[in-house]
Amino acid sequence: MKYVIISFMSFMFTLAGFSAEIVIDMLNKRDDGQRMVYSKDVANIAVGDTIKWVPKDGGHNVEFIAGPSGFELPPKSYINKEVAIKFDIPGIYLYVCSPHSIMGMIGLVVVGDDISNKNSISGVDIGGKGSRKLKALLSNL
Ligand SMILES: [Cu+2]
Repeated sequence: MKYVIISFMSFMFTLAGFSAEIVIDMLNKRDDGQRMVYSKDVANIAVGDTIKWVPKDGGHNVEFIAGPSGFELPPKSYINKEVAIKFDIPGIYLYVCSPHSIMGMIGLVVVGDDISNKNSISGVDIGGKGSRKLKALLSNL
């Protein structure tokens, strides 16, 4: 039994060593025809993973506006600059492109399959198309 526990623990440590980096592009137009959009609407990642946002087109950024309790909102990123954020707290995170949020340029990050803060995220008022898109994305979680 002791051996089983030890080998299980070393397996978990091995897993913990492989945190992934996910890339999301900031785009003027996506393959599906949507304009002013991130390449992924919802990113499902594991605790400890990092997401890197890359400005493929100009005029965009990443501004976090909500997350699980304990998450300190980072400063909004500079327009046209790459930004990377590591996620250590499970839950749903909401971010927008500052100039295009009302045009629907928003995204969700779901860390560790935890959607327990869904209600608090749904209470965020982005405005315009951003609000409608948030409602649609949350209804699919
Ligand atoms: Cu934008």
